[in-house]
Amino acid sequence: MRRAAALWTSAAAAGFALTACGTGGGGQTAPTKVPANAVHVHVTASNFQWTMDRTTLKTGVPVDFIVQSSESTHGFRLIGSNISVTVSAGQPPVHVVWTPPKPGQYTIQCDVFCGSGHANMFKTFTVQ
Ligand SMILES: [Cu+2]
Repeated sequence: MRRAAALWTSAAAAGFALTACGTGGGGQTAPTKVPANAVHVHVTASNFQWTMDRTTLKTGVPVDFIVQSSESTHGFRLIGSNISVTVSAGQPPVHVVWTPPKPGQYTIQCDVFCGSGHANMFKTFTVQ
């Protein structure tokens, strides 16, 4: 939560939005700036892989990545963007809103060293 908030300023300046999940309890509700037409994609980090419930996205259609970790701490980095968010097991999911700028193959890579499988911890998805 603290890290997501710290990233907010640079994230907003870069044209994408990070919001903390408002349903995690604790009495704090962050504003959710997820566009109404966003496609929701659940992303889960574990040792040592990414799981996405959708791997084909559309150019120009906002994506709400709902990122969480089921095991230890990992970094959700979307190569080619400024997105880099750390997620830890036991913490609420973090929403990362991103609009695919053009068709192609995109890669999510872990940017927090997490152990022996860290170097291979990436996931590719397609934007049509
Ligand atoms: Cu890692």
